[in-house]
Amino acid sequence: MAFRVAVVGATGAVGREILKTLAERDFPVKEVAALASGRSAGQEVSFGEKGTLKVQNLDKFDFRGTDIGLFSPGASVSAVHAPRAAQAGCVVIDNTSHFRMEPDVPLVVPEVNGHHLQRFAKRNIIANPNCSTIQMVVALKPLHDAARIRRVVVATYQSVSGAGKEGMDELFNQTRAVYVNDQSQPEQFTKPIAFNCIPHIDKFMDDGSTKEEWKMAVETRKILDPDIAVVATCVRVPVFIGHAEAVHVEFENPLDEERARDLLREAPGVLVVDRREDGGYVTQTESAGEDAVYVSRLRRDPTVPNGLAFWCVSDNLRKGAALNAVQIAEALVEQGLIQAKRAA
Ligand code: 11C
Repeated sequence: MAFRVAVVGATGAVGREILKTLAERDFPVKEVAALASGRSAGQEVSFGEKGTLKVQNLDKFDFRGTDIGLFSPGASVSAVHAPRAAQAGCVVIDNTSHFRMEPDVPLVVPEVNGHHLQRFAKRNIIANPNCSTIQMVVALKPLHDAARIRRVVVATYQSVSGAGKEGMDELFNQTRAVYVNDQSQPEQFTKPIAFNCIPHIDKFMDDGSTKEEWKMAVETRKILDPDIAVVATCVRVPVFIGHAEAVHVEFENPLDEERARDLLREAPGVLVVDRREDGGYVTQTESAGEDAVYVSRLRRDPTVPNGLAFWCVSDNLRKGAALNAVQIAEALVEQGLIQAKRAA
Protein backbone atom coordinates (compact mmCIF):
# COMPACT_ATOMS: atom_id res chain seq x y z
CA MET A 1 0.00 0.00 0.00
CA ALA A 2 1.29 3.48 -0.81
CA PHE A 3 -0.04 6.81 0.46
CA ARG A 4 -0.69 10.28 -0.80
CA VAL A 5 1.21 12.56 1.57
CA ALA A 6 1.21 16.33 2.00
CA VAL A 7 4.01 18.17 3.80
CA VAL A 8 2.77 21.53 5.06
CA GLY A 9 5.42 24.17 5.80
CA ALA A 10 7.66 22.48 3.25
CA THR A 11 10.09 25.39 2.92
CA GLY A 12 10.82 25.66 6.66
CA ALA A 13 13.67 23.93 8.53
CA VAL A 14 11.40 21.14 9.85
CA GLY A 15 9.39 20.79 6.62
CA ARG A 16 12.58 20.23 4.63
CA GLU A 17 13.75 17.68 7.21
CA ILE A 18 10.38 15.87 6.96
CA LEU A 19 10.78 15.55 3.18
CA LYS A 20 14.34 14.27 3.61
CA THR A 21 13.26 11.79 6.31
CA LEU A 22 10.33 10.45 4.26
CA ALA A 23 12.70 9.84 1.34
CA GLU A 24 15.50 8.34 3.45
CA ARG A 25 13.20 5.94 5.27
CA ASP A 26 11.41 5.00 2.07
CA PHE A 27 8.00 5.73 3.52
CA PRO A 28 5.55 4.21 1.03
CA VAL A 29 4.39 7.29 -0.87
CA LYS A 30 2.32 7.32 -4.00
CA GLU A 31 2.50 11.09 -4.31
CA VAL A 32 3.99 13.88 -2.20
CA ALA A 33 2.65 17.45 -2.19
CA ALA A 34 4.96 20.14 -0.78
CA LEU A 35 2.78 22.96 0.56
CA ALA A 36 3.58 26.42 1.91
CA SER A 37 2.25 29.97 1.86
CA GLY A 38 1.43 31.68 -1.43
CA ARG A 39 4.74 33.59 -1.13
CA SER A 40 6.73 30.35 -1.45
CA ALA A 41 4.56 28.71 -4.11
CA GLY A 42 6.54 27.80 -7.21
CA GLN A 43 9.84 27.35 -5.32
CA GLU A 44 11.52 23.94 -5.52
CA VAL A 45 12.34 21.82 -2.47
CA SER A 46 14.35 18.64 -2.36
CA PHE A 47 12.68 15.28 -1.73
CA GLY A 48 15.87 13.68 -0.43
CA GLU A 49 17.68 11.85 -3.19
CA LYS A 50 14.40 11.16 -4.95
CA GLY A 51 14.31 14.53 -6.76
CA THR A 52 12.68 17.89 -6.26
CA LEU A 53 9.10 19.02 -5.70
CA LYS A 54 7.44 22.26 -6.73
CA VAL A 55 5.88 24.03 -3.74
CA GLN A 56 2.11 24.50 -3.98
CA ASN A 57 -0.04 27.13 -2.30
CA LEU A 58 -1.51 25.72 0.93
CA ASP A 59 -4.51 28.09 0.80
CA LYS A 60 -5.61 26.60 -2.51
CA PHE A 61 -4.83 22.95 -1.79
CA ASP A 62 -7.72 20.48 -1.63
CA PHE A 63 -6.94 17.77 0.95
CA ARG A 64 -9.58 15.34 -0.34
CA GLY A 65 -7.59 12.40 -1.68
CA THR A 66 -4.62 13.08 0.64
CA ASP A 67 -4.08 10.29 3.19
CA ILE A 68 -1.53 11.84 5.55
CA GLY A 69 -0.67 15.49 6.22
CA LEU A 70 2.61 16.22 8.00
CA PHE A 71 2.19 19.78 9.27
CA SER A 72 4.94 22.12 10.43
CA PRO A 73 3.86 25.59 9.35
CA GLY A 74 3.52 27.54 12.63
CA ALA A 75 0.72 27.23 15.16
CA SER A 76 -1.64 29.86 13.71
CA VAL A 77 -1.51 28.27 10.25
CA SER A 78 -2.08 24.78 11.66
CA ALA A 79 -5.02 26.13 13.66
CA VAL A 80 -6.79 26.93 10.40
CA HIS A 81 -5.55 24.32 7.94
CA ALA A 82 -5.13 21.18 10.10
CA PRO A 83 -8.88 20.93 10.88
CA ARG A 84 -9.65 21.72 7.23
CA ALA A 85 -7.42 18.82 6.15
CA ALA A 86 -8.73 16.52 8.89
CA GLN A 87 -12.33 17.18 7.88
CA ALA A 88 -11.43 16.33 4.29
CA GLY A 89 -10.36 12.85 5.49
CA CYS A 90 -6.60 13.45 5.72
CA VAL A 91 -4.93 12.19 8.92
CA VAL A 92 -2.98 15.16 10.26
CA ILE A 93 0.29 14.78 12.17
CA ASP A 94 0.86 18.28 13.52
CA ASN A 95 4.23 19.51 14.74
CA THR A 96 3.01 22.76 16.25
CA SER A 97 1.92 23.42 19.82
CA HIS A 98 -1.64 24.26 18.79
CA PHE A 99 -3.47 20.95 19.45
CA ARG A 100 -1.08 19.20 21.84
CA MET A 101 -2.99 19.60 25.06
CA GLU A 102 -6.47 19.02 23.64
CA PRO A 103 -7.83 15.89 25.38
CA ASP A 104 -9.07 14.18 22.21
CA VAL A 105 -5.80 14.74 20.31
CA PRO A 106 -3.15 12.12 21.12
CA LEU A 107 0.35 13.47 21.78
CA VAL A 108 2.68 10.74 20.66
CA VAL A 109 6.29 9.59 20.78
CA PRO A 110 6.05 6.12 19.22
CA GLU A 111 8.69 4.48 21.47
CA VAL A 112 6.91 5.80 24.56
CA ASN A 113 3.15 5.86 24.00
CA GLY A 114 2.52 4.52 20.50
CA HIS A 115 -0.65 2.88 21.85
CA HIS A 116 -2.23 6.35 22.29
CA LEU A 117 -2.49 6.54 18.48
CA GLN A 118 -5.65 4.48 18.69
CA ARG A 119 -7.39 7.60 20.04
CA PHE A 120 -6.87 9.82 17.00
CA ALA A 121 -10.03 8.99 15.08
CA LYS A 122 -12.35 11.52 16.73
CA ARG A 123 -10.43 14.55 15.44
CA ASN A 124 -8.24 12.92 12.76
CA ILE A 125 -5.35 14.90 14.29
CA ILE A 126 -2.27 13.58 16.09
CA ALA A 127 0.12 16.01 17.78
CA ASN A 128 3.90 15.77 17.70
CA PRO A 129 5.38 16.96 21.02
CA ASN A 130 7.88 19.76 21.52
CA CYS A 131 11.47 18.76 20.65
CA SER A 132 12.81 19.22 24.18
CA THR A 133 10.03 17.00 25.58
CA ILE A 134 10.52 14.25 22.99
CA GLN A 135 14.15 13.51 23.72
CA MET A 136 13.58 13.61 27.48
CA VAL A 137 10.61 11.21 27.52
CA VAL A 138 12.41 8.71 25.26
CA ALA A 139 15.14 8.48 27.91
CA LEU A 140 12.75 8.59 30.90
CA LYS A 141 10.36 5.87 29.71
CA PRO A 142 12.44 2.75 30.56
CA LEU A 143 13.46 4.29 33.89
CA HIS A 144 9.85 5.12 34.79
CA ASP A 145 8.70 1.60 33.92
CA ALA A 146 11.36 0.20 36.28
CA ALA A 147 11.15 2.49 39.31
CA ARG A 148 8.32 5.07 38.88
CA ILE A 149 9.47 8.64 38.49
CA ARG A 150 8.20 11.16 41.04
CA ARG A 151 9.99 14.34 40.00
CA VAL A 152 12.22 15.60 37.21
CA VAL A 153 14.40 18.70 37.36
CA VAL A 154 15.79 19.58 33.94
CA ALA A 155 17.90 22.37 32.44
CA THR A 156 18.02 22.57 28.65
CA TYR A 157 20.66 23.88 26.25
CA GLN A 158 18.63 24.40 23.06
CA SER A 159 20.01 25.13 19.61
CA VAL A 160 18.89 28.06 17.48
CA SER A 161 17.32 25.77 14.86
CA GLY A 162 14.46 25.39 17.36
CA ALA A 163 13.58 28.92 16.22
CA GLY A 164 13.72 27.88 12.55
CA LYS A 165 15.90 28.99 9.68
CA GLU A 166 15.68 32.63 10.82
CA GLY A 167 17.17 31.66 14.19
CA MET A 168 20.05 29.87 12.46
CA ASP A 169 20.64 32.88 10.19
CA GLU A 170 20.74 35.20 13.22
CA LEU A 171 23.40 33.11 14.97
CA PHE A 172 25.45 32.94 11.76
CA ASN A 173 25.18 36.66 11.03
CA GLN A 174 25.89 37.77 14.59
CA THR A 175 28.90 35.47 14.86
CA ARG A 176 30.30 36.77 11.59
CA ALA A 177 29.51 40.35 12.59
CA VAL A 178 31.73 40.09 15.66
CA TYR A 179 34.74 39.52 13.39
CA VAL A 180 33.92 42.18 10.80
CA ASN A 181 32.71 44.71 13.37
CA ASP A 182 29.23 44.96 11.89
CA GLN A 183 26.85 44.52 14.84
CA SER A 184 23.10 44.32 14.19
CA GLN A 185 20.16 44.31 16.60
CA PRO A 186 18.74 40.94 17.71
CA GLU A 187 15.50 40.09 15.89
CA GLN A 188 14.68 36.42 16.53
CA PHE A 189 16.06 36.33 20.07
CA THR A 190 15.70 38.83 22.91
CA LYS A 191 19.47 39.31 23.38
CA PRO A 192 22.53 38.61 21.22
CA ILE A 193 22.82 34.84 20.75
CA ALA A 194 26.37 34.74 19.38
CA PHE A 195 28.77 33.90 22.24
CA ASN A 196 25.86 34.06 24.68
CA CYS A 197 23.14 31.95 26.39
CA ILE A 198 19.58 33.23 26.82
CA PRO A 199 17.33 31.78 29.57
CA HIS A 200 14.16 32.54 27.67
CA ILE A 201 12.38 30.39 25.05
CA ASP A 202 8.81 31.19 24.02
CA LYS A 203 6.66 33.68 25.97
CA PHE A 204 6.46 34.24 29.72
CA MET A 205 3.65 32.63 31.71
CA ASP A 206 1.97 34.20 34.77
CA ASP A 207 4.03 32.15 37.24
CA GLY A 208 7.37 33.37 35.87
CA SER A 209 8.15 30.23 33.89
CA THR A 210 8.31 30.33 30.09
CA LYS A 211 5.93 28.49 27.79
CA GLU A 212 8.78 26.18 26.69
CA GLU A 213 9.27 25.20 30.35
CA TRP A 214 5.52 24.73 30.83
CA LYS A 215 5.38 22.54 27.70
CA MET A 216 8.07 20.23 29.07
CA ALA A 217 6.00 19.69 32.22
CA VAL A 218 2.50 19.28 30.78
CA GLU A 219 3.57 17.30 27.72
CA THR A 220 5.65 14.86 29.80
CA ARG A 221 2.62 14.23 31.99
CA LYS A 222 0.30 13.70 29.02
CA ILE A 223 2.72 11.32 27.29
CA LEU A 224 4.23 9.40 30.19
CA ASP A 225 2.29 9.74 33.45
CA PRO A 226 0.04 12.50 34.87
CA ASP A 227 1.63 12.10 38.31
CA ILE A 228 5.19 13.09 37.35
CA ALA A 229 6.28 16.53 38.60
CA VAL A 230 8.57 18.37 36.17
CA VAL A 231 10.39 21.66 36.64
CA ALA A 232 12.44 22.97 33.72
CA THR A 233 14.76 25.86 32.93
CA CYS A 234 15.03 26.26 29.16
CA VAL A 235 18.01 28.07 27.71
CA ARG A 236 18.89 29.03 24.14
CA VAL A 237 22.57 28.43 23.36
CA PRO A 238 24.75 29.35 20.34
CA VAL A 239 24.59 25.93 18.69
CA PHE A 240 23.02 25.44 15.26
CA ILE A 241 21.49 21.94 15.61
CA GLY A 242 20.92 19.64 18.60
CA HIS A 243 19.35 20.19 21.99
CA ALA A 244 21.05 19.03 25.21
CA GLU A 245 19.48 18.51 28.62
CA ALA A 246 20.84 18.00 32.12
CA VAL A 247 18.18 15.78 33.70
CA HIS A 248 17.81 15.00 37.42
CA VAL A 249 15.28 12.33 38.29
CA GLU A 250 13.81 11.27 41.63
CA PHE A 251 12.19 7.82 41.78
CA GLU A 252 9.68 6.21 44.09
CA ASN A 253 11.67 2.96 44.15
CA PRO A 254 15.41 2.30 44.18
CA LEU A 255 17.14 2.09 40.78
CA ASP A 256 20.87 1.74 40.75
CA GLU A 257 23.09 3.23 38.12
CA GLU A 258 24.09 -0.07 36.55
CA ARG A 259 20.51 -1.28 36.12
CA ALA A 260 19.51 2.13 34.70
CA ARG A 261 22.39 1.94 32.20
CA ASP A 262 21.30 -1.56 31.12
CA LEU A 263 17.67 -0.46 30.74
CA LEU A 264 18.69 2.54 28.66
CA ARG A 265 20.95 0.37 26.47
CA GLU A 266 17.95 -1.82 25.64
CA ALA A 267 15.48 1.04 25.17
CA PRO A 268 14.25 1.81 21.64
CA GLY A 269 15.61 5.07 20.25
CA VAL A 270 18.30 5.46 22.93
CA LEU A 271 22.06 5.14 22.53
CA VAL A 272 24.17 5.17 25.68
CA VAL A 273 27.63 6.70 25.24
CA ASP A 274 28.99 6.99 28.74
CA ARG A 275 32.69 6.51 29.35
CA ARG A 276 34.18 8.32 32.32
CA GLU A 277 37.10 9.78 30.41
CA ASP A 278 37.80 12.85 28.28
CA GLY A 279 35.26 12.95 25.45
CA GLY A 280 33.37 9.88 26.67
CA TYR A 281 30.01 11.62 26.18
CA VAL A 282 27.99 13.01 23.26
CA THR A 283 27.66 16.72 22.52
CA GLN A 284 25.12 18.60 20.42
CA THR A 285 27.13 18.95 17.22
CA GLU A 286 27.73 15.19 17.20
CA SER A 287 24.00 14.52 17.36
CA ALA A 288 23.21 16.61 14.25
CA GLY A 289 21.88 14.44 11.43
CA GLU A 290 21.50 11.41 13.72
CA ASP A 291 18.30 9.67 14.78
CA ALA A 292 19.16 8.62 18.34
CA VAL A 293 18.57 10.15 21.71
CA TYR A 294 22.03 9.94 23.30
CA VAL A 295 22.44 9.45 27.03
CA SER A 296 25.77 10.23 28.71
CA ARG A 297 27.09 11.17 32.17
CA LEU A 298 24.67 8.80 33.94
CA ARG A 299 25.30 8.85 37.70
CA ARG A 300 23.65 8.67 41.07
CA ASP A 301 22.19 11.86 42.53
CA PRO A 302 23.21 11.53 46.18
CA THR A 303 21.06 14.48 47.31
CA VAL A 304 17.74 12.55 47.23
CA PRO A 305 16.87 9.00 48.39
CA ASN A 306 16.37 7.47 44.92
CA GLY A 307 18.00 9.82 42.45
CA LEU A 308 19.80 9.65 39.11
CA ALA A 309 21.26 12.35 36.90
CA PHE A 310 22.17 12.22 33.21
CA TRP A 311 22.98 14.28 30.13
CA CYS A 312 20.80 13.76 27.09
CA VAL A 313 21.38 15.03 23.53
CA SER A 314 19.42 14.73 20.30
CA ASP A 315 18.96 16.40 16.90
CA ASN A 316 15.95 18.65 17.52
CA LEU A 317 15.03 18.79 13.83
CA ARG A 318 15.07 14.98 13.49
CA LYS A 319 13.93 13.06 16.58
CA GLY A 320 12.67 16.35 18.02
CA ALA A 321 10.42 17.00 15.01
CA ALA A 322 10.64 15.42 11.54
CA LEU A 323 11.70 11.90 12.45
CA ASN A 324 9.17 11.61 15.25
CA ALA A 325 6.41 12.78 12.87
CA VAL A 326 7.42 10.24 10.21
CA GLN A 327 7.66 7.51 12.88
CA ILE A 328 4.07 8.37 13.87
CA ALA A 329 3.04 7.86 10.23
CA GLU A 330 4.93 4.54 10.18
CA ALA A 331 3.26 3.46 13.42
CA LEU A 332 -0.19 4.28 11.99
CA VAL A 333 0.58 1.95 9.09
CA GLU A 334 2.09 -0.78 11.32
CA GLN A 335 -0.88 -0.68 13.69
CA GLY A 336 -3.30 -0.88 10.75
CA LEU A 337 -4.88 2.45 11.73
CA ILE A 338 -4.72 4.01 8.30
CA GLN A 339 -5.65 2.83 4.83
CA ALA A 340 -4.64 4.47 1.59
CA LYS A 341 -7.71 6.01 -0.03
CA ARG A 342 -6.73 4.56 -3.34
CA ALA A 343 -4.32 1.69 -2.89
CA ALA A 344 -1.40 1.69 -5.28
C1 11C B 1 12.61 25.73 20.44
N1 11C B 1 11.39 23.81 21.25
O1 11C B 1 13.67 25.11 20.58
C2 11C B 1 11.28 25.01 20.48
C3 11C B 1 10.82 24.76 19.05
O2 11C B 1 6.41 23.96 20.56
O3 11C B 1 6.99 23.00 18.73
C4 11C B 1 9.53 24.00 18.94
C5 11C B 1 8.36 24.74 19.50
C6 11C B 1 7.17 23.84 19.60
O4 11C B 1 12.55 26.93 20.22
